[in-house]
Amino acid sequence: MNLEHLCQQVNTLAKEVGAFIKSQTIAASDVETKSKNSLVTFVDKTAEAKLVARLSELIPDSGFIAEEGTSEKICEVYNWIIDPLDGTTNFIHGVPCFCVSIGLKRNNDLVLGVIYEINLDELFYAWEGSKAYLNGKEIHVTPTPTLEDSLIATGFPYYDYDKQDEYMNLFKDLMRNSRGLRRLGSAAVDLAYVACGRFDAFYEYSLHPWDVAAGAFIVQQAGGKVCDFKGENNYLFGKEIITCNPHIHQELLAKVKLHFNY
Ligand code: 2AM
Ligand code: CA
Repeated sequence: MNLEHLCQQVNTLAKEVGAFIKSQTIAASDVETKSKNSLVTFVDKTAEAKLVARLSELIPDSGFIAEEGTSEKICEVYNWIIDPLDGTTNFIHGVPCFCVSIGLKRNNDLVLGVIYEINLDELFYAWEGSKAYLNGKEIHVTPTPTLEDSLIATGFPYYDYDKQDEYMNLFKDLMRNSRGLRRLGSAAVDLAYVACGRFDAFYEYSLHPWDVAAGAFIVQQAGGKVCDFKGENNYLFGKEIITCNPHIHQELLAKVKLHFNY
């Protein structure tokens, strides 16, 4: 399979679906609650159906792990991990930070990632063996050497409060020992911003595979580190992710382990 060619096709698709999302206006009555604070609209569902239809054509023998459950099919080798609209709460509230996120897994390895940030028309992408790109230009994580000089993104817990105290203690520590913290409301955009050097790091817990698959892959192709809160590799399905440039990795991981008692 030619992953570079596939990536070009997925890029075109992500932009098409992004244009569809941008063209839609929603009313309060369009918003459904899946579970506490987990919102969805017909825009999310229609966008996912469009992605599933086209991605199934691009690799006929492929399955899907998709946020809105449009396709339940899991295949042995190739599986797409997709979030048609990452940042739904922002979208519903008119906050312009949301994206389309498409990852591809071959057996257990991520091999392609595409994130299209709709409002700024920014397309982030990479495939196995490639560099990482933003709108055709190569991107890299930052060279920042210390946490003290780092701008760090995170997401606040919004439904799973079991580790809220651990989270807040880490947050307080980083508030005092970094350049600052940011919370955009789209994990995929956070990851894309680490890849292109706008943020030095990002961490969050209770995320799903579709929030992180594409972004985690792009960050690694941009020279960054990705791991779970124990420093291990289970960030895709393990619901905990740390990602940053390689220089601050040990420093950040040590703080996460300290406050989460790992
Ligand atoms: P989603 O919009 O695709 O659901 C950041 O915290 C991540 O959590 C986002 O990528 C977002 O993905 C998800 N999320 C779901 N509901 C959320 C909420 N109410 N507030 C913040 N993030 C939410
Ligand atoms: Ca979503």
